[in-house]
Amino acid sequence: MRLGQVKCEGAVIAAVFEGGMARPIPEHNMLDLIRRSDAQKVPLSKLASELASRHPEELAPALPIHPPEVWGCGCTYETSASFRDAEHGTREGMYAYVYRENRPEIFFKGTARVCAAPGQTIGIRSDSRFTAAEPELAVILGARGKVAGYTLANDVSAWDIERENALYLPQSKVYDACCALGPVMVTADELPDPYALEMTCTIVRDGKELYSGRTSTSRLNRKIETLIEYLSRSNHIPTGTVVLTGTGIIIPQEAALAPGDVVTITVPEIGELVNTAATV
Ligand code: DO4
Ligand code: MG
Repeated sequence: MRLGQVKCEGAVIAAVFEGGMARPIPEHNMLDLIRRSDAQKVPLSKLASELASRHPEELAPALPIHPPEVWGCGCTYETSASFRDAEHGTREGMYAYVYRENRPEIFFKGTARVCAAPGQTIGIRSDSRFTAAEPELAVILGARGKVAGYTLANDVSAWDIERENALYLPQSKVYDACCALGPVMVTADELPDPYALEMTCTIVRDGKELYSGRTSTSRLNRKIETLIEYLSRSNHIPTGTVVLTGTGIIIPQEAALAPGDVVTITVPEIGELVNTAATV
């Protein structure tokens, strides 16, 4: 089932998306819905279909959830690790290390405050000259780290700031509108194999395609359960936490984001996440 949120009479509420229409779920946002499904031990899709209005409406997807926390995983694809080491002038360096070792790279990406909904602006830091889109599969967690569903993410990052010094990673990763999510959350029961998803990304500038790239989640070098297990060690993450699983698409310097660029990330099973870049 495709779930998410819509803006309805000034409030953001959960909705079921079917055939291009939305069936709002009154008095619940996505976080409420996931919490209720966990508390009542009712599958999320069953609960959503029981509570959703019988009258579909033409409402666009808003942010699929307002996550209390967003965490990012890094160097989970070989392309990401080798590119980052090469930027530091080393063939095998700290990025290859975390790609290879048991403990994954996991960093705090922010809260709902820094999230951008489908169609909203994604941010370019005013002090960055090379901000890149990072197209990623994202996981939305229920209670006790259980996967509630999947969505798409853009882990927008200031690569020049990360490149200058590894200790600048939080500044390259966390700032206004640094994390786009959407368009919807596909429930876990409807996506039994998250390792077989074809993902594409395009960047369009002034109406012309500037960049086009693709990957497959079959190249993800970690199990999602392993990422969640490490994230949850001595760290009681709240229900509704979103985990970005890392990028396998590396944008070249020529496609560094500029104001007005339109970034589209697509996975047919989930949908299309479209955002326009702006300086923040
Ligand atoms: O250490 C850098 C961050 C890596 C990352 O965000 C990714 O691989 O997606
Ligand atoms: Mg990333």
